[in-house]
Amino acid sequence: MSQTTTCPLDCYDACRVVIDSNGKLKGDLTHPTTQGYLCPHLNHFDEFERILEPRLHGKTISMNEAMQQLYTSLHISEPQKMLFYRGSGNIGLMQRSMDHFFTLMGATGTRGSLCDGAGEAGIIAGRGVNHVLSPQMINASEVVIVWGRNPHVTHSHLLGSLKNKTIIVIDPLQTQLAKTADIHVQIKPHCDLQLAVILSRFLVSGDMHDKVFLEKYGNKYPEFYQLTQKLELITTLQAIDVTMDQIGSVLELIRGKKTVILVGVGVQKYRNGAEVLRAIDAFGAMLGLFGKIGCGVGFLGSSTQGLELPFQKFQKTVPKATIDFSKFETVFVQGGNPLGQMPDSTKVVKEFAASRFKIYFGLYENETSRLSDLIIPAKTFLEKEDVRSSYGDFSFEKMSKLRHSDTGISEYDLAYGLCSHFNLSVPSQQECLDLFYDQMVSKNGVNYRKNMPDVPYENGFETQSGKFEFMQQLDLGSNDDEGLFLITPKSARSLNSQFHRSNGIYLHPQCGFELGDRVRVTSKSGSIQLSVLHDERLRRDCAIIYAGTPGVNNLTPSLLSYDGENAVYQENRIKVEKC
Ligand SMILES: Nc1nc2c(c(=O)[nH]1)N[C@H]1C(S)=C(S)[C@@H](COP(=O)(O)OP(=O)(O)OC[C@H]3O[C@@H](n4cnc5c(=O)[nH]c(N)nc54)[C@H](O)[C@@H]3O)O[C@H]1N2
Ligand SMILES: Nc1nc2c(c(=O)[nH]1)N[C@H]1C(S)=C(S)[C@@H](COP(=O)(O)OP(=O)(O)OC[C@H]3O[C@@H](n4cnc5c(=O)[nH]c(N)nc54)[C@H](O)[C@@H]3O)O[C@H]1N2
Ligand code: SF4
Ligand SMILES: [Mo]
Repeated sequence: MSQTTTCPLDCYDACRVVIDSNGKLKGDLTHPTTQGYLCPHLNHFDEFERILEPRLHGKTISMNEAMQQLYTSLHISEPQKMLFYRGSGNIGLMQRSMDHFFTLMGATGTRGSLCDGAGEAGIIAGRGVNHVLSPQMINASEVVIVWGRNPHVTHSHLLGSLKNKTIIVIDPLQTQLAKTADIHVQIKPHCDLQLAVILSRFLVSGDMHDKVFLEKYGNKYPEFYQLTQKLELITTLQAIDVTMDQIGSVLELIRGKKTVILVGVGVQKYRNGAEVLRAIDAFGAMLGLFGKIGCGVGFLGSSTQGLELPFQKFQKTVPKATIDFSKFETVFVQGGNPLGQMPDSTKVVKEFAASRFKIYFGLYENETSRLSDLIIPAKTFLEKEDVRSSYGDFSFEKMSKLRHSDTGISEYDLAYGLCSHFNLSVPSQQECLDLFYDQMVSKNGVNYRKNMPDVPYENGFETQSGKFEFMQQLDLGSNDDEGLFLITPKSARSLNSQFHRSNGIYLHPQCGFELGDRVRVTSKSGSIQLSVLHDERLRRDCAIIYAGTPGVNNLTPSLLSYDGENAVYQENRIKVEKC
């Protein structure tokens, strides 16, 4: 067996994992990103209680009986009444072998995203294709703007690349990085588009825009500059809670410097989320940050971009964030917890319950397993062969089997069993892996996807014009509701709803609520009772309920972003009252 594997979790970092002589998971010392340490999720991975045996309606059954049940339920269901829902509990590519089976069955899959689809749509509108920034590009920069991303929590292996650089943080929360940053713009939530537009306007008046780049690659940039003047300066700055001094300081810090902007999902959890990314990109383009070493705007990338996959892709899909499960007789959930993580949980739970037969295929118990008819335990990433392509950079690594276990079944083995039973063709596991291995290229001990650019956009953009397409209208989104802003970021102790889930609502200590107060939190979409915790890093007009907190998505709406078909977890304001 191989000695190393790769972390399967939905995280920017894609750490390389080794098992020491005591059987403990450790970070690979020789891997340039991992640098010998893992995060708490993997350090404690073996301590989390997993599902050991299959169950039907609460009764333990054998894996063989579970397979028979699965065959029967799929035989009696019409293909158009079958839904396959794949979450991101393990982002290995072999997870998609189950997409292959369900596609051949004629079932419906999902499209859009709970995560980064809005931002990605905005980036594609401007650049044609969404390339990430490699650690090498970040290392070569002088200034890093961290915009709606929380690296200490979600991307800890990035921190090494930020050492000795000028750091600017734009975040409504005083994140750990913000505490030591050269400047922290503690902006009001959902105001990033305005900030990006105002910054762009001052680039021109301060003669900081890159005229050479814009002449060559900026489609309609004079029109964009005119657009920036449509925002009334004083009232806008007041509304977004940013001062003229802060604007001046940000611009002084980046003047003439190699600058990288790292954008996280925080800025785009809104209906106009695509436009927010487009505006931040426009600011980057005005500075001429594309196609140069040590410069750029990086978001989450698509991990399958440029890859040939051995699996069929769904012909029929519904948007993931707003699925109505009751429209399907058979629902198969793999590697996800839609009842906790999709927006508008009250609606989702009701509709899921109304479906005739629900199958949950996962590692841990959660809201979704509790309401499912048939439970099938999965194997952990240590017990199966896979590959992982990263969304944080272009790395593409083997996830080799390091342990044998009699518990659970792998995605490939389940897909293979199903395809065999229904007489459908499926490539062998080795053929799938070989196809992936053929698309790896090794550099300094790390495998990468082939044909990915070292310096993205060096030769222009993949838009129709070959140029960067500036936005031509301002959609500021709606921001006029009363109540507190709900911020629902990632927590350090959980990975979405896996591991130690957070509980409670975090408010500023001077918000009028005592520590431990029981409160009812209400939004347009629903309500939830929680205990109050204090966090002085918050603005007073904001509350935090971490992603993965049970019940948080009672408060979030069943709506899609205008572009990208993404969930919009921060669109609703909330009211907090003592119970
Ligand atoms: N520990 C841990 N790590 C994780 C995850 C996890 O659950 N736990 N999840 C993984 C996944 S699935 C993803 S997608 C990534 C996401 O990782 P990140 O991109 O870091 O996402 P978030 O934590 O959701 O939000 C980041 C920051 O955005 C800020 N923010 C919120 N609203 C706004 C706004 O309107 N404007 C601005 N400027 N900032 C705002 C928040 O305060 C927060 O500090 O993390 C991955 N890594
Ligand atoms: N309020 C709010 N809600 C959010 C977010 C937010 O920021 N705020 N963030 C959203 C984002 S960015 C994301 S990506 C989604 C994530 O939401 P989901 O994709 O639902 O992810 P998890 O909640 O982590 O559930 C993953 C499940 O996968 C299972 N699993 C783990 N490994 C394996 C495996 O190898 N095989 C199988 N078959 N199963 C496995 C585990 O049982 C685990 O319970 O949540 C979204 N929901
Ligand atoms: S930091 Fe991310 S990639 Fe590394 S071990 Fe933790 S979850 Fe896995
Ligand atoms: Mo995500």
